[in-house]
Amino acid sequence: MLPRMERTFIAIKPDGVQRGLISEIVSRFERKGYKLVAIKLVVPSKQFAEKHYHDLKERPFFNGLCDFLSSGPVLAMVWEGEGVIKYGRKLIGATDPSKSEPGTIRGDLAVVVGRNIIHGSDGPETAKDEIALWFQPKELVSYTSNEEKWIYGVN
Ligand code: IDP
Ligand code: MG
Repeated sequence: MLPRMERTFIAIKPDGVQRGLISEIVSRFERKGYKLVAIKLVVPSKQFAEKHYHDLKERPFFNGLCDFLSSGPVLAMVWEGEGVIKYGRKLIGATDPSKSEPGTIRGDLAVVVGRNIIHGSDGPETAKDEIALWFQPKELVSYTSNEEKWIYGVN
């Protein structure tokens, strides 16, 4: 991995999967120039969903949120790139789709906060923890993309 590279955890929630939005969402990250290093379709248990959202356990919507995340297939991914943690959140848009800008994933493709179709790590620490929760180290694939020299320049 090049020195300034970061990795973030991105997941398409059950509503995004059921609505047939996998290819649309994956293509936005791919076309931006980020590199996919892990991907799998999983139905998380409620207990697993509670671990993923442990920071929110005092919030009134916590139980419903964990029921929802564990209600069907989730597309779990790790994306790599320079600044991908912060910029990935920009691509995703604000938590509440009614406040997300047009052009963002939630702004273009979702309507209400309880069904906002995608998750993205909110900082370097959560990215590290979430990648470790969802993936075993051997599931992360390190490879050189032929596009890297065109995306980052050669130096
Ligand atoms: P984020 O997904 O943009 O990081 P968080 O505040 O971490 O937003 O909340 C996690 C998830 O909890 C949101 O994506 C959304 O699905 C859900 N959520 C957040 N706030 C509310 C709410 O007020 N009502 C219902 N669900 C909420
Ligand atoms: Mg969050």
